[in-house]
Formats: sequence, structure tokens, C-alpha cells
Amino acid sequence: MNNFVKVAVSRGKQINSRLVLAIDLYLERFSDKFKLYEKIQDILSALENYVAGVKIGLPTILSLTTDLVNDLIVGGNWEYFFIADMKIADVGHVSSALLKQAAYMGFNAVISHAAIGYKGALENIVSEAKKHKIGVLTVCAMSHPGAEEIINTVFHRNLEVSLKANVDGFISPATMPKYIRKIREVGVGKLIFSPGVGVQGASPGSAIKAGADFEIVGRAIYEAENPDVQAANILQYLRWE
Ligand code: BMP
Repeated sequence: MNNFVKVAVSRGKQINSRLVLAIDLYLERFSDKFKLYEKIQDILSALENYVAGVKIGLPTILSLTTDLVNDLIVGGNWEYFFIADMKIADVGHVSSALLKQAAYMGFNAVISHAAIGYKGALENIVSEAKKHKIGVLTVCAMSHPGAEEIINTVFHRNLEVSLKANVDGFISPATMPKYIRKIREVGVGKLIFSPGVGVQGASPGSAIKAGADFEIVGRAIYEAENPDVQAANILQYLRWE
């Protein structure tokens, strides 16, 4: 097992949770970034007994800016693992530069698209990730209906290049469990994180049943009146045993 896989599994087992929180909160006005920072800190403080890891999206990273994200992750002294959802999709040197930014901010793993291919893209990302000791997760299929128009039609090729690049795991849609099943068959030792639970329609626990290791839940938790109560409800379906 590589380091990110170990970190994520051991954290998950430590609190018996397969729940990853997605945070995509963002600012309408630049001036409020400290308010946003405090709001996210409050959410994270309330959820540490229920949530294994936190995936932070680009709307939030851009709103907080890199130094505040670093402060949030490192300064908080959390037990969580952190995933940077940058959905990298660029040529090698730019992709590597993005990955480095994630490492500097203190993330444990970064998400890249797989459709950029191996040569001059994923190969660079994975080699840069090794230098910084962070994990790489690829998107081989997506959860929204339009994903079936293009990206999911090349799912098998996305999976193939990801395996060739020896990524640490995958983001695979809870809304379309057939992709999770396929990855589980071939992705030995790799992690599967599944978004699409809650607001997008998949039921808590459904992706785990199909073979995922973690389910990613965003709005259903952070928009709830009591995020901790909601996380506790969802967690019933997301235990390790
Ligand atoms: P929510 O639970 O609020 O629908 O959020 C889902 C999260 O998972 C978002 O951060 C989104 O970017 C991410 N995601 C997704 O919804 N579908 C995918 O196919 C890939 C994703 O990363």
C-alpha cells in the first residue's frame, strides 16, 4: 500500500467511517474570506467524529486563496486527510505546477482527470506527486447525466491510463454504480471515492455496496441546519463493518 492509501484507510478505520465531506463553499465578495474560513473551521470542528476526510473544491480554494487553505489544513491540527479537488486537466508542466500548489497547501492527495492521458500528462503528475509524497486520484467517469455524452464513453480508456500511471485511486460516481464495480474488479489496492450521494440522488451506502471505499457527500451535510446530526445519520450506512 502506498502512503496516501494507508493514511486514508487508517484514518477511516480509526473512527469507523467511510464518509468524506466535500466542501465547495465560496465567496460572493472578496472581502469575506475570513468569514468563509471561520465557517469552514466550524463545520470541520463539528464533524471530526463522523468524517474521515475532507475534499476541498476549487470554488473554496480560489475564495480562500492558498495561504488561508494552508492555514486551515495545517493550522487546524485535524485528524482528517485532505483531498484537493482541482480536477487537473492540462499539459504536464502546468499539471505538475498545480499538483505542487496542492502539496504546498498541505493536501494529502489531488484529483486529476484521466482523459488527459498518460504521456506528457498523468506520468508527470504521478512523478511530481511522488516527490511531494501526496496521492493522485483520477476521474474516469462522472456522476451528472451529461457525463454519459462524452467522458463516460471513454471510461475504459480512462481507467487503463490511470492504471498505467499507477494512481492511488479513483473518483467514481455513486449515481452510476456500474463504473464502481468495474474499477473494483481491476483496481487492486486502489481506493474508490464516490460522489453523487444525497443531493445528486444516490442513497448513502449504495456506492459502498458496489465496491467503493468512501462516499463523498457535500451539500447534504454542509447545507443542513445541523451538519453533525446529518453526518451522523449518513454515517450509519458508511461503516467499515
Ligand atoms: P454534492 O454532494 O454537494 O453533490 O457534491 C459532490 C462533490 O463531488 C462536489 O465537490 C463535486 O465536485 C464532486 N464530484 C461530483 O459530484 N461528481 C463527479 O463525477 C466528480 C466529482 O468530483
